[in-house]
Amino acid sequence: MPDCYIAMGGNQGPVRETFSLALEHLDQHPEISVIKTSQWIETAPVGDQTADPFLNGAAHLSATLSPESLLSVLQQLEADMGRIREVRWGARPLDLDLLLFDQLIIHTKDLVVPHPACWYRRFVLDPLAEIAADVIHPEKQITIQELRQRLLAKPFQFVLAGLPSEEAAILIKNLRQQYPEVQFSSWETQGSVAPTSQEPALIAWLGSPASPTKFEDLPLIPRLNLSEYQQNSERIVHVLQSALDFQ
Ligand code: A4P
Ligand code: MG
Repeated sequence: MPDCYIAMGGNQGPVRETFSLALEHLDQHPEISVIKTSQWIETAPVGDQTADPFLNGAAHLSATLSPESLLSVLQQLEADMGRIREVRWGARPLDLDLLLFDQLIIHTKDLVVPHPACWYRRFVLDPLAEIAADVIHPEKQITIQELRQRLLAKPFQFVLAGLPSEEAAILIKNLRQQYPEVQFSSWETQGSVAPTSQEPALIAWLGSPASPTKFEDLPLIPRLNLSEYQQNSERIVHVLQSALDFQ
């Protein structure tokens, strides 16, 4: 039976009870068994839409239904638990994301697996590493434990790629003010990273099809395509915030 991993999050109402109830429902489904759950951890909210701390966790499921059907079950459960889909990234009683479905790679309009943010978000990776340390991320081709470990190296190295150098310099200047503990650099200015230097934790590509640096030219593990957020430095901050320690 396929091994699936889901992320659980919530910051509204009695979240522990909501998590328990959701897992009970999942386990009662004829085509789903709950194999293992992580601990629930309290995390600071990423994004400005809500100030309340989150509870986050992960669960290992065994499922015989299709990935699309599993997503529908998760979405129905979110709705049953009273989620109001008004504000993206807003407060919610229950958020269920499908992280991994065996080693499948899916890119359709409604479903992307592995979940595109699962490999750099501490509030996802920390609980996931508890129950899936040795599971390989099918796109990055390293284990969940290794993905998490890469984010712990200090100083945290965040590289911007694909932007004209003046734009990169302005963005880096702003980011430095907000995150003095992070080491920022531009891929184009520093050239490719020397093999002996510490690897960047994340390379955020903010390019366009016309950029001299193509997304595919960047190293597979730390590259992240943020081209859709080009003009939105707030979303770039969210990405960075989610990759840093939340304690
Ligand atoms: N979708 C595509 N692939 C998937 C997948 N693998 N799993 C589509 C789940 N959904 C997937 O999701 C939007 C659409 O993504 C769906 O229609 C589905 O077809 P959504 O759950 O409706 O929207 P959302 O969750 O509000 O937005 P988004 O961008 O998914 O938010 P996130 O990424 O879930 O982040 N801070 C802390 N500390 N802890 C948190 O858990 N969560 C968020 C929300 C923000 N800040 C947080 C936390
Ligand atoms: Mg979601």
